[in-house]
Amino acid sequence: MKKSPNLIFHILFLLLLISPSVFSWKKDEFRNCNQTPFCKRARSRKPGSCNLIATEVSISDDGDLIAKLIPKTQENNESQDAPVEVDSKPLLLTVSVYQDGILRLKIDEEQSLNPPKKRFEVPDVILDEFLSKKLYLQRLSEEKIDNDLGFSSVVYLDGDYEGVLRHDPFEVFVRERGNGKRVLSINSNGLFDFEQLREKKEGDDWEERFRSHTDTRPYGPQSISFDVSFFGADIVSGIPEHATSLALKPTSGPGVDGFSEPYRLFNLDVFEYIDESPFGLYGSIPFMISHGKARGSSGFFWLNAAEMQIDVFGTGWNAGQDKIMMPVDEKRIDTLWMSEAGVVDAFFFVGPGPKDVIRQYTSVTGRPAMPQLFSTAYHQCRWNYRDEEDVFDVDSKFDEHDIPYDVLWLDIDHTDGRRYFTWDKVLFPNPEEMQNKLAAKGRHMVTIVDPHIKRDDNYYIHKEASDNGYYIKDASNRDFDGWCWSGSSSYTDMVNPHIRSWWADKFSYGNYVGSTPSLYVWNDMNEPSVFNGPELTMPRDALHFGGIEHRELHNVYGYYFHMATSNGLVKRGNGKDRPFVLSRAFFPGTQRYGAVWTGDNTAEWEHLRVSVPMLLTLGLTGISFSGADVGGFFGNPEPDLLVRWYQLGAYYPFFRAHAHQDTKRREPWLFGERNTELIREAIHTRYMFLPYFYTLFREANMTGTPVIRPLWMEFPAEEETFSNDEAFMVGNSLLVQGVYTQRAKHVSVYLPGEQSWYDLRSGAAYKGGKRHKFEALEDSVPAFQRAGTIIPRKDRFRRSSTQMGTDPYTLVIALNSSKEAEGELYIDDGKSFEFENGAYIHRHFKFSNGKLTSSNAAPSGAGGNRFSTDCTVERIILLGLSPAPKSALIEPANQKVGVQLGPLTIRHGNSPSFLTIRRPNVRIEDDWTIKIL
Ligand code: NBV
Repeated sequence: MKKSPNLIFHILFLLLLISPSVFSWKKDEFRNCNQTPFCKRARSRKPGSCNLIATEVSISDDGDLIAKLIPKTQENNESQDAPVEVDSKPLLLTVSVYQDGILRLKIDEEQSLNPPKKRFEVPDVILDEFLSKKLYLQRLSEEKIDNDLGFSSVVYLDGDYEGVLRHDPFEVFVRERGNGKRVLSINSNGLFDFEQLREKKEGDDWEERFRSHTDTRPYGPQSISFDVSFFGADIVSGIPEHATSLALKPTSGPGVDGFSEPYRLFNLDVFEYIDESPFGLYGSIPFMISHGKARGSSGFFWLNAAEMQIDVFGTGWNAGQDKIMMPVDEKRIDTLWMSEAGVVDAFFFVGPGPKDVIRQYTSVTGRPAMPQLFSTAYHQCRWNYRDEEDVFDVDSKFDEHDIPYDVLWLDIDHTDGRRYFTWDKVLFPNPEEMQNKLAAKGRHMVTIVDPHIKRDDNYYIHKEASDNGYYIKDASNRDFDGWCWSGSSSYTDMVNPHIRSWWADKFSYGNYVGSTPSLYVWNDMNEPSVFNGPELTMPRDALHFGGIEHRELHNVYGYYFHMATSNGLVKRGNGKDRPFVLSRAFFPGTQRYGAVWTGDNTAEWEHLRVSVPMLLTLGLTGISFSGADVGGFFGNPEPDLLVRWYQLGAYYPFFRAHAHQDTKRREPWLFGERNTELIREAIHTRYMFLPYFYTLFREANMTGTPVIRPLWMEFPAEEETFSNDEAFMVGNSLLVQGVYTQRAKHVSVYLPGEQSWYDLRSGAAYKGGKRHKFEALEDSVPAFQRAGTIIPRKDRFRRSSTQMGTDPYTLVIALNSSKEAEGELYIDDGKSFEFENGAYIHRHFKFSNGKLTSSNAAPSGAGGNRFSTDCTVERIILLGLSPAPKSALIEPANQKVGVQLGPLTIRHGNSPSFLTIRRPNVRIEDDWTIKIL
């Protein structure tokens, strides 16, 4: 019998799956820069090789600064009617100015010159609200800078900055008004290059081959590259996703001991990624933030969804080049940005502080969504919880061991043959009943929904998608057919809004049979992952809605899939409840749709370590709600590593344990009593801090400032913090240091700033501005509360966060040297969108002159709705107050309460470092003061 090619592939694939080496990073499966022609070409260009100049500069009717970019020689020859050569048609440049000091630069081909095709511009990322903040330029001022023969055009930006378009040579930069100091610039090194689309001539070979794959490249070369300089910068960060340090290492230049490959931005499914590499992982955000002691921070964002490669140059990379146009003595970091397709649509952010830059960036791409409270608690996941019995067993063991958890996750094998939206009838015969049982304890479930759709005519999703022509097409315009978990599969074209809306409807309770209101969703494999595709993804010449090639939008595909799913969850509840969708792929704007995680990490100490810079980087680039698989996805962690991971993971914004199907079971109670105790303690810590985390999620939602932050975001002038990515801040009040080695005896912790820090466990105070050596305690990672802050907590432990709703609060006041402190608390119903109409409580706490005051921090008239709670404050802990007072007076009630020594929490021993005001019992939502007597 003759076997069909599909069957042969299936058999080969299964064989591959069971071979032990399948899950190791296969470098050769992926292209490097040398194998990527546009990257190789761009990297070989010499500084100063751009010969474009800006001409016909004017203000357009839309209030933008516009100009044409033409090669210098062409302008010289113009009078002789020189023929227009390939790549020498004028390009159209547009500079627009927005509120908050934001400058936008667009460069594209002139549509009036009829290029073979309109290049792709990414829709659905920039907020309309941002566009409405455009400032219409009125007039143009011109000046001569440096020793230029020609002019530069200057536009005013908010906040004492100016945007400058230098005509000859062409350069755009932002500078400080008055002193003229540059902040950020493009093409100062003359590396700008724009490959214009052209008609194919005979003899042109545009195909590109990689391994067994051929990319037909019907439109030929169309890449763009340019240099960007960050002035006054000591470090640059951002451009996730890479498993590497927070301060990006140089990738090019003499004596660079960093990486020799550029940072790649190409959403890829990478089996067993390594912990130190510029290699591109699951998501891409082409946004870089710089920071320096001298000036502060600035940011650069290129909205482009094609493959991108970015070099960070080491000092002296351009030594000996005489064509560099900027003041040579200024400290700066130069970078090179290269993309396979698209247009230049770039944003310059002036800062000057790190939080300003993130506010500016998220004003363009959106602030992080406010999550439901339950999703900020602990999640228990595994590939796979086998069946309903397994689910109930795990669920009840959490209770038996007195460990709270909020969400139990089901991976691909809960479905009927990896047909998403279905259930395996034998393993999960009663999904609704199962969810309801968990919901009775305030718990939720998450099921996985991947983008590969099984090509099975009896599967309703496939039937509808193929009948309606909803799939991405291959280069020959047939439904693209690739291989993934469900075998032969196709992928819905989420770029089309109509298809997204169809997809969203699939989550209605009627359509998703077996789903209930306590069920939420996980989007995996949405890079998209295609096992038999080039580099395990969709071929670049595949076609989307409107004839867009996959190469042009590859990096935004996963974003659209996440968006459609998230919209589906909002729709199913008639717009009442906030969605929760975890996604593996991401793009700028993802923060509006849900959480992300760092994919398939490994149970190794170095993966624990790199999780911190990876999550900090995501936070810097707008994606605040992120986590790494606690315990490591691949491999079996030794108990020490697992415990340390829980202790650190308890402070990740998204806190989920997860493991590969081939790993040993590792629920928290499987490693002996002591380890169970330690893991319980770590999870309890997270539950205790939930009110603080939730307040931080709201801060992120309002301002973009991430939940976890690099130390330099809070201490921007302290150089010592710039390369520290082993410790991080949770909000502005907590500093957490991971323990990254086995059986560690000591941990060295740098405590920044002039104020002291209070050890969370002992309450002991340590000086700031110093590195300290601490004994590595078994029962927690080092964590400190910053003097001058007040943290709200809930110290009673329940089965899940949902059951803590009416529990009373504890306020921990850490006094600074002036015996003052401040903090905030945000509360809402934890679930609905009513907070957007003002239904929330926002308190501001201030301790000064021996008095704690609680006042309203919500803007007056915050909206028509009100949220109310009967919660009270059951305990106030004071750190750093001596001599110890005897009692406290509550006003306006005029009631006296006692003050005692210690303990800090139920589980901490009595320690003289703590003073506790017991049962003040004031209502959390009221105004009151408590005076120390
Ligand atoms: O769905 C199975 C896994 C999932 O558990 C994991 O979290 C994803 O990152 N998925 C990848 C596919 C298999 C990876 C080997």
